[in-house]
Amino acid sequence: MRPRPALFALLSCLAVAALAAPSAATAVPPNEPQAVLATDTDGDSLPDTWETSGYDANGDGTIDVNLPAMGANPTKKDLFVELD
Ligand SMILES: [Ca+2]
Ligand SMILES: [Ca+2]
Ligand SMILES: [Ca+2]
Repeated sequence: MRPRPALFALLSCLAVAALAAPSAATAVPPNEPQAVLATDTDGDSLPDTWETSGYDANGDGTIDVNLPAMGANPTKKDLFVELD
């Protein structure tokens, strides 16, 4: 039976492609958003952009929480507490 080795080789290629595709697809996307948000020089979990420009909670372009006005410093650990 001559066709069998060729068929087996084709199936092997498909199996390798199927194994390689998911790992490549899952490895890249989770890292990209975190890399953008992870710029936190002092490690206080407040991104540098929040500490220098304020935090726009609803994304309308207007700052809702003015962290720099409250004394936030991107090079010094800050802790803000909200009491309702
Ligand atoms: Ca920070
Ligand atoms: Ca806003
Ligand atoms: Ca800080």
